[in-house]
Amino acid sequence: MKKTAVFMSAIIVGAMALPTAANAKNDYPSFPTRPKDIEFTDLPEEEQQAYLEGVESYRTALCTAYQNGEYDWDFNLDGETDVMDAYYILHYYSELAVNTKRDEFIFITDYTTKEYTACSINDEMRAKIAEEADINGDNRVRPDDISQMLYVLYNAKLKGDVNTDGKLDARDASDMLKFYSNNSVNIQSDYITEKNMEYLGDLNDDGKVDANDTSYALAEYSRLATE
Ligand SMILES: [Ca+2]
Ligand SMILES: [Ca+2]
Ligand SMILES: [Ca+2]
Ligand SMILES: [Ca+2]
Repeated sequence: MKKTAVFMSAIIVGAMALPTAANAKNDYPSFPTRPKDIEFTDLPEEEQQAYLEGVESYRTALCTAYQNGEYDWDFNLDGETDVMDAYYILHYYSELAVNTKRDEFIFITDYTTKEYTACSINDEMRAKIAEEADINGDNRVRPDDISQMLYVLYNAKLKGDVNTDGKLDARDASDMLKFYSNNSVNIQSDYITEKNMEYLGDLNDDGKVDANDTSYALAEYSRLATE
C-alpha cells in the first residue's frame, strides 16, 4: 500500500500528459461512480451498498466479456495473457509517475531470496497499454485498472492456487506463508502480489491473508492428496 501511495503523489506532481479516451478500443462496461469529496465510509449506508453492488455488476460484466474473448490484454505482446501483462501496466504507470521511460525493468518474484525477473518494454507495448489498459474507464492507466484485470484473470482460477499452476498444493501454502510472514515484518510486496493474495489467497474471506488461510490451504491440500 505504501508503494501505491508514493506513486499516487508522484503522478499528481508529474506533468506528463495522459492519454485520453484510453478505453476507446475495448468496450469496457462502465465503472460505477461515487462522490470523490467524501470518504466512502462517510456516505449513507444505502449509497455505499449501491456502489458496492455497482462494482460487483461491473466485474461480472467484465468477466463475461473477457471469457467471450472480447478483450486482448496481452500487453507485452508475447502471445499469452497472464500476470506478466499486469507487471507491464504497473511499469508503464511508474514511467508516467516519474515522467521517464525505462526500457528495462525488474520485478521481485521472491521477497525473501530477492529473486527477480527482468523484462523489457517497447513503444508498441506502451501504445497498447495507453490505448487499452484503462479498464475502469477513468481516462487514466493506474493500479486500479490492474486490480480489475487481475480480478478477471483470477476469477477463473481455483481459490488457493496462488501460483496459478492449476492445482492446490504445498507450494501455494508456502507462498501464502511467505507473503504473510513478510507482511508481519513489514517487507513490502508489490501491488500485483497483494492483489494475487487478496483474490486467491484469502480463503476464509476475512480480508487478509494470514496463518488461518495457510493452515486452511494445507488442510485442503492434505484432503485432496488423500482423496
Ligand atoms: Ca502477455
Ligand atoms: Ca483507469
Ligand atoms: Ca498451485
Ligand atoms: Ca483470510
